Amino acid sequence: MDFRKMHLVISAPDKHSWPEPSLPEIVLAGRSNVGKSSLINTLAENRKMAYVGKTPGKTRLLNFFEVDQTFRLVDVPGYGYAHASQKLLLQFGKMMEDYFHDRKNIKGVILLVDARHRPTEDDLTMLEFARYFQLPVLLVATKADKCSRSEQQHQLHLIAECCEVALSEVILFSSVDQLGKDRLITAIEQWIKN
Ligand SMILES: Nc1nc2c(ncn2[C@@H]2O[C@H](COP(=O)(O)OP(=O)(O)OP(=O)(O)O)[C@@H](O)[C@H]2O)c(=O)[nH]1
Ligand SMILES: [Mg+2]
Repeated sequence: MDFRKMHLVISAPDKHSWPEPSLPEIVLAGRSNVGKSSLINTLAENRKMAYVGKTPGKTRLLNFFEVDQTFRLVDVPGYGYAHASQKLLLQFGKMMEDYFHDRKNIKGVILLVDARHRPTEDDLTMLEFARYFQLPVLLVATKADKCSRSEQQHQLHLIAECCEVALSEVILFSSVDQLGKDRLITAIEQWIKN
């Protein structure tokens, strides 16, 4: 699979504009600003594929990216955005619930957490959410370039423990130095095959 053969199908404001569920989909979830859009750009080798913002809360819609005519990566708005209004939070919850509930073509959830920190309550809620829908989850610890080698190892164990997953289910990742990119691609390909 060639991840560089990626294009944005649609930024969908509501369920009526979701593409046909004709291809498997993999969801990228995680706190606002954790690096979801950057991860897409890293995989696509194109810094302009997904919009990366300096301020959190940039991605507002469900963005469907088709990869090599084989599957879609779905970039969703980040949660835990401190300045989001109550109304926005409710809209977000509803949109995500609709999406997870209705889409039978979801193959898995890539949950991004910040490599520097212990997973937040919001992260654990998102994890519960994915498990409730019986979806496989892969944890990706982003911004690992901001940690030393020993901190990376420490955080890897902490994240696996907090999320109650095997060490092999956590990938240290960096959009800056491409750490974890190959492992992530292999994991995605495995999901798509099964
Ligand atoms: N050092 C470092 N910075 C990163 C990394 N990934 C993302 N960033 C930075 O973190 C900020 C947020 O990145 P985004 O990719 O926009 O995050 P997002 O999760 O899509 O955010 P929302 O769309 O708001 O939910 C940007 O300033 C990125 O440059 C990484 O691996 N390392
Ligand atoms: Mg984004």
